Amino acid sequence: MLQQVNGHNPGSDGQAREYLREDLQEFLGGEVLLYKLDDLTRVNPVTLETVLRCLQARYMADTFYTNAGCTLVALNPFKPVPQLYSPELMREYHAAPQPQKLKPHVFTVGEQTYRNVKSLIEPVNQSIVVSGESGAGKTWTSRCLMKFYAVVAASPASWESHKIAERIEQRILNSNPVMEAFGNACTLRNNNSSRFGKFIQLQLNRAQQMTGAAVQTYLLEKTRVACQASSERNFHIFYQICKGASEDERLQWHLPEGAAFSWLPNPERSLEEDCFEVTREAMLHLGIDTPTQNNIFKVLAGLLYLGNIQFAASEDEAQPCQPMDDAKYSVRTAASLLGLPEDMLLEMVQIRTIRAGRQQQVFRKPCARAECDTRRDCLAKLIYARLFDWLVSVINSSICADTDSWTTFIGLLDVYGFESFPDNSLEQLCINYANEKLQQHFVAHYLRAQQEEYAVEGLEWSFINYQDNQPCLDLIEGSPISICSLINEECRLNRPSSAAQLQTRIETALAGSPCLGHNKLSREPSFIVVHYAGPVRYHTAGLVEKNKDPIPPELTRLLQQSQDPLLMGLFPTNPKEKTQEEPPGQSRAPVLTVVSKFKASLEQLLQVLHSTTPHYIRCIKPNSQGQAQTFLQEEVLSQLEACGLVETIHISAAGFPIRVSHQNFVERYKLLRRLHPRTSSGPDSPYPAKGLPEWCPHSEEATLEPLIQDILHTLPVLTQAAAITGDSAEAMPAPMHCGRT
Ligand code: AOV
Ligand code: MG
Repeated sequence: MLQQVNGHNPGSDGQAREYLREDLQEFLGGEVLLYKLDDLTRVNPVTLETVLRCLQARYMADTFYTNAGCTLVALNPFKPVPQLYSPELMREYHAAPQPQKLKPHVFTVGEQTYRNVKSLIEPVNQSIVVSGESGAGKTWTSRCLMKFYAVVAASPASWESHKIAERIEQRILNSNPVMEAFGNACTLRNNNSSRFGKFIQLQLNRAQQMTGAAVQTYLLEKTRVACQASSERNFHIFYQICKGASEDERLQWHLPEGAAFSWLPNPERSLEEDCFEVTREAMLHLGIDTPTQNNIFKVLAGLLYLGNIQFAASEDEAQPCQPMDDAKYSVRTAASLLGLPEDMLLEMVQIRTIRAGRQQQVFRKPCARAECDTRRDCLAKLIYARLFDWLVSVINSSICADTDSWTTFIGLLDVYGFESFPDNSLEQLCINYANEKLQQHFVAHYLRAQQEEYAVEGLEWSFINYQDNQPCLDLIEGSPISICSLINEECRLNRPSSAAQLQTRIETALAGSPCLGHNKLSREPSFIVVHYAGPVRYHTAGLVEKNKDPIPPELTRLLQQSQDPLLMGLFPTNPKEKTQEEPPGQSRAPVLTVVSKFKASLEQLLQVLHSTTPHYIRCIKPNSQGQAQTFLQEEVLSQLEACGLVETIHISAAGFPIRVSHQNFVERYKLLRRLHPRTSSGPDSPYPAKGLPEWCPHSEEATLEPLIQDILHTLPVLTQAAAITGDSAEAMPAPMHCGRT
């Protein structure tokens, strides 16, 4: 029976023994309590229940990290645990001869990854994929890893340096508060939820020092600027400027204390706004000077005023809708803060221009009230998205090292976690699609590839079943027909299509998919996708429009007229690149939809991940209320099930945890060949001849023993470096399995 447990209850000795592997029971006697089990491969039997109990016992004993074979499980403490992240502890893990022998920690993963890069045999780029549902602790974990590398991969002098803020490591760390201020927001799931995906490449030189970093971001949820779900909030930076501005700045930005903005809901919910000084300081260190910062904040204040412009419906269709009386001040202020002529701003929002006929004559059509709102929102989203991209490029130019000053990298991936809200739209579809892709990467690496390899090598192995999420990905992105292709098709045909019609099209065309859920109780048009992490209902209303993400060309032209220095830079009059803002019909290039662009960027990301040795950290949220010392079994269970943790443990426990490519093995141990020339591999040999390399030493146990000891001591370094990758078949012409540990 599953139950909620509050308070300290690490389990009794008896309970602990019950779940220990028999040999360990004997070995460890009654000393060991369940919460002391550092590796989930040691529970017996490995079932959801035993794994859950072990994690629960550890959580209640304030032990938040547990190994699960090849992955690390990180439970969110939901309370400060400063002693767990001190620089002293970082150095301890860094200096340990075998960090994996210390308590499981995110630093163990960090250090092993770092040593893999360092391996002289095969310096290879590494990546750490941090996954988990929204609020599970991904951003925290990747921040923690960045801090770890800032300490262990810094040049030794910097540890004592007084000018630490000027150092590259510190600049890299400074990118966090800036990107989180502009890209994170308070949602129903997480008060500091990342609304964009991030892959940061920490660049290392030959001496393994961090010389720079490059950030790649994925699909910012820009709709949030103009539209926030109930009980959610806008991006933190808006609250920060409203709360943190000085008297003088309030005057400049027209932000009197207590001013109400419709795009700033729930100002009381989070404390993120207290970080304004931190954001400013970090921006300064990244090279964004105070005047430029002030310019950015002025533009953001302009967006808030834009949000306060409400239109009254026009009785005469031929006449434009006018702003309501109390919105006139907002029009004037928004225009002044954005450096735009007031009448032009209003006109571009109220009136649509249409080009038609052979001569491309221009017609002007007043927009209905709803369309005015859409165009106003579009303007804000356009400015915010450009500003965010610009910030990322400034950060990159501040932290990125010259190509010849680094040789390898460690990539940290922190994307938005799996989400399911009462109302899910294109944003959640993209977020959950990204999570499906990452889950597939994990499945392909650890659950499928490893077992398939055992089969190819003819090893005795009973296949462990796992949940393959390929059918779900086929449903979302497959060809020729999938949810993405159907939504794209609607955009391409550009025909009037209702939300109900889209639902019918999806449900009819994809009826055969096992991952399309039964949609019985739907009041609004929607469809259900059964994701690896659970079913999610997506509403079809607005999906096609969001996917098109149309930007009326006159809005871009309007912004090109701005006298504001920042907007002049963001919207140059002669843009080099052709952009989506071109009116349809004037450009021959196919208009890229949001999902097609997102799909392409995910594929690029996966290519990068495939070219590295991956490491996985699974963040788990012990409860959805964000409470410390509260472990809700049902909630954790569904997360364990979703990520296939039990299967991972089974495969890690039963499989060969150490795999070294033949080539690397030969490189490492070729010296021994001279010491122990092979004499025979006859029937008495303890090792089968099959698979033994040519130079393998003879079979006398006494001779083998030191070799095996040497191998076992050296292997931890080799293990991850040689972890099997997609191309391992070629890398292992004569497979070696050096033994089970
Ligand atoms: P996420 O990145 O996984 O969600 P976060 O990393 O933002 O989740 O974590 C959510 C909150 O949990 C943080 O703001 C902290 O308050 C707390 N937390 C997480 N890990 C720790 C830790 N190790 N120690 C103390 N507190 C922690 V999302 O970005 O929503 O998918 O999009
Ligand atoms: Mg996050």
